[in-house]
Amino acid sequence: MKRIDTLLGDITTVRADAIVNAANCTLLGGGGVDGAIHRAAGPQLLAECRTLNGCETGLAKITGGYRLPARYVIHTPGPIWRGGGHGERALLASCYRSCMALAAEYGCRSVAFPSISTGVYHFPLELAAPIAAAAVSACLSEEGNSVQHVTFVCFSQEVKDAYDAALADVRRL
Ligand code: AR6
Repeated sequence: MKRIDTLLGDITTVRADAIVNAANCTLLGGGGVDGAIHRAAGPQLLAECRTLNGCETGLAKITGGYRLPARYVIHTPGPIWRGGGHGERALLASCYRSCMALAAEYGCRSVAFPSISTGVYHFPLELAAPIAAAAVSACLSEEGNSVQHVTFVCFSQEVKDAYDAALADVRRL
């Protein structure tokens, strides 16, 4: 049975086949969850990222997990919120879809996501959570997708409440 759930915690401690990094287009590290993932994975992660030549907003690239409990890290640069009229919603949905597609390509059964773009990139949480829930739910229901279990790893109770509400709405549809 495929499932989506939420967890209050630190994504660097999550034992999933792949964890997702809310990166920037350089893929060379930064603050927030990106900084935490690079610190926990160790310098080999940055070394592999240097070989990737960056990534466009809304797309994703995969690396090893190195010292993390996760086998892979899927790096996706989310959109910077610029008022909502610059394709931000479509780009955020594309991040989740791109990560799910890469996870499936690598045979992952479990994937953990942070709340992409809702930190330094200022995407409003109440808009981001329903986009994330809908995009992941649609990908999970595709036949032939190896992914069985998706977790939204929430760094605060406020974030968890938003994702729990968004998932409840998706399940009602
Ligand atoms: N585990 C889970 N979630 C976390 C963790 C963690 N260890 N640390 C922070 N969060 P942000 P963005 C949450 O700013 O908005 C970086 O510098 C955080 O509370 O990490 O996509 C990149 O290099 C928030 O809910 O990512 C980019 O330049 C969520 O993760 C830029 O920030 C996303 O916040 C990307 O900004």
